[in-house]
Amino acid sequence: MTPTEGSLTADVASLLEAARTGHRRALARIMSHVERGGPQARELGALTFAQSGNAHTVGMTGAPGSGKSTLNSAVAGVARERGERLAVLAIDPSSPFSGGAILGDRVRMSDHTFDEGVYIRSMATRGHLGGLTLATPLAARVLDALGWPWVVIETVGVGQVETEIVGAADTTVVVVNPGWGDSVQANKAGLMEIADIFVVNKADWPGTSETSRDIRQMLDLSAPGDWDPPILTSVGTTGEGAAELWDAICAHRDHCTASGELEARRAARVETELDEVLRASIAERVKALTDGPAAEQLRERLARRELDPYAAAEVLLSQAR
Ligand SMILES: Nc1nc2c(ncn2[C@@H]2O[C@H](COP(=O)(O)OP(=O)(O)OP(=O)(O)O)[C@@H](O)[C@H]2O)c(=O)[nH]1
Ligand SMILES: [Mg+2]
Repeated sequence: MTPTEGSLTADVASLLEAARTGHRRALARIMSHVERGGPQARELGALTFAQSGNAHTVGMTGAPGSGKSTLNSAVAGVARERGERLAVLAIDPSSPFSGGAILGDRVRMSDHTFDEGVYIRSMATRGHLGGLTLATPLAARVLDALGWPWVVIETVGVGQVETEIVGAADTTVVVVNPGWGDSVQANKAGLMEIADIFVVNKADWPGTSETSRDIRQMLDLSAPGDWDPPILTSVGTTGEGAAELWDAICAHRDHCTASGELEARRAARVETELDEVLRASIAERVKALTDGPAAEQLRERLARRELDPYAAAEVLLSQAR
């Protein structure tokens, strides 16, 4: 080990130690490292892996503005009343930067600002390979290893990646609004598949019971599992339904712990993560190959049609070996 590597480990270890004793600034620095995905993130991953596996992760997804953060804040309030501590990661795929600035309006959890039992962090990628797909499970694992028993991951359910991130949680909550049944939404089937719990939020709007009924019908069409996803209703702004949602989350946790489903999901999840890490590392190598001076020459030969793309790839690969 070189001296730099040694001090990197020591730096990261002391940050973890500080965060473990409740230093919020240390925790914030840790999360920034995770976001950046550099050597510190790698080190954090290595130092925390063995101590993780105790937290229950809850994914919460839904269309932009469906009320996820408002509802999350209400749920956090219920969890606190029941003596639980929880961390919330608001994953923001649209914004290149995170931290304090957008926290207020996107996370809507200012009620819990001074509560030691709640940690809220908005996360975005800085464009590194693997992005949120790699940063999110790592962030959840670090919080887990630091002793947070509940980690809630909020994402906007617009794209495949966000759905996958949330679908990889221990318990997945899909938040919809009245009228969702009639709306045309590209990944509706994907959401139906990942939901352990449905919540029709904005139940103060008309059409709530129709939407619940539509979801029930859609669920009835899918193959029955041993967990029947409940369809709840809520009003995030008043907190109505938040206690029932928390109860449903706890019930799902108990169910999948007892059935062995939890262990199976977690095993599948680290396998997927391994695939993602491999994909990202290989993509990095491809980038290194195509960025080099040898590649530049090959591109000129390709342009002159002296070499076909397969032959050019062969040349680059043989140099990499
Ligand atoms: N009428 C009504 N408004 C609600 C309810 N829940 C949330 N809202 C409002 O809906 C708006 C969006 O709420 P957010 O909690 O920010 O929604 P979000 O899903 O987290 O939004 P993004 O993170 O931007 O995707 C806010 O103005 C909330 O006050 C509800 O149950 N009823
Ligand atoms: Mg939000």
